[in-house]
Amino acid sequence: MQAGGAPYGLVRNAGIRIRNGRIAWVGAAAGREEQPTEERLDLGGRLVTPGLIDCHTHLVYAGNRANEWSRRLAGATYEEIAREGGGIASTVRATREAVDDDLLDTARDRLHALMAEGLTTVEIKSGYGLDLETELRMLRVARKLGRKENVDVIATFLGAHALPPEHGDNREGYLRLLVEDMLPAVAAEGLADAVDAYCEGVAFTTDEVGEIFERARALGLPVRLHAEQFSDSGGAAMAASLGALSCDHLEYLSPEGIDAMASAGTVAVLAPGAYYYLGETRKPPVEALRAAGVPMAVSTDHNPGTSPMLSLLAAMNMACVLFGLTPEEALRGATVNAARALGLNDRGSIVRGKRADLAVWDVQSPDELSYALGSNPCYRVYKNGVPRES
Ligand code: DI6
Ligand code: FE
Repeated sequence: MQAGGAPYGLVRNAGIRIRNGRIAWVGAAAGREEQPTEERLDLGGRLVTPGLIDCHTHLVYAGNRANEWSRRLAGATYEEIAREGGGIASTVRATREAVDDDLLDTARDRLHALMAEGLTTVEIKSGYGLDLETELRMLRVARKLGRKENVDVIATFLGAHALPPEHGDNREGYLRLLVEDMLPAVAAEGLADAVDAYCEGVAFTTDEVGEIFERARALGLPVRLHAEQFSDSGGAAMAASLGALSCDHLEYLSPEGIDAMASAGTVAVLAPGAYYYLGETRKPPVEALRAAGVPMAVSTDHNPGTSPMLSLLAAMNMACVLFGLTPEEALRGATVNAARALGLNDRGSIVRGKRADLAVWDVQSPDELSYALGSNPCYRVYKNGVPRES
């Protein structure tokens, strides 16, 4: 996927030279002789894309919420369940009780499912601890996964995911804890690459998130936001004004929000899995985002409540079928634009100098990647230029 005239920037009969884990050259292979010191690998005419990047997941947590899934199918709404103490709070209870090894093992299994589809970078959020100790534990588990598995893990602090039950209605008390204790502790231990918040009626207001984000920025951490999923709270424009890397969901994004994101260069991260599982009908304004030049990324938003899916290829399919992305936009959304949503400019495209994170596919055309729901045509993965054991 190089910049160029052909759809996807596709180069036929291409070759890629890898040196020291980076792409040293890419182009038409014809007539290109390898140096005597080089090893040549024939991929049999298969498609090579950048390794996939899931830029929004909540992979670390305990338990599951299948009981709520049944209730929702019987008519209960997500907000109702949350207000009764279910929803995020029920995963928080399970996560606080779990030991680190269990959190690591279950997250690793989920990660392996994503990795089987050519994933080379994944973002993982905290947010099911909501007290200092459990939030730090979640982030340490995410960091440990990154050290143990052959995939890059980007960790995001999501302490502002919900008001924890022990704070009752004391919103101000939890805000103070977040801003004065949790954020500085997370920053001091270097446990997060960014800070996220859930800006929604069931979670935090735009003003509350604004205060958290100001503090995050002062600590040198970039911000991103769950915004405008169930209502237009103006969160996206606020986050964009603080240079947010991304705003995610965006079903209720306003024209002002789109303008603010376009001016700030903020990425729109779509989460079609959550839209699908919740049976939503209001779609994110894809056409307006496209017209404004806002880059769109596609994520699984894997979480136990609203998007328990573990397939980025399926999320790409849903982004096409449900939101109207083209298959090319879906692939860009799971590669180059996902990298941008994470503030990473060293990956996501097959360009000289970028990291040699590559996925090799048994398909004839890149359109097939988001086409056959449930199939996994991934043939091989290269992480930093080295084939990854599957
Ligand atoms: N992402 C989130 O973090 C929330 N919704 C979403 O799409 C809450 C997830 C949950 O219910 O656990
Ligand atoms: Fe999420």
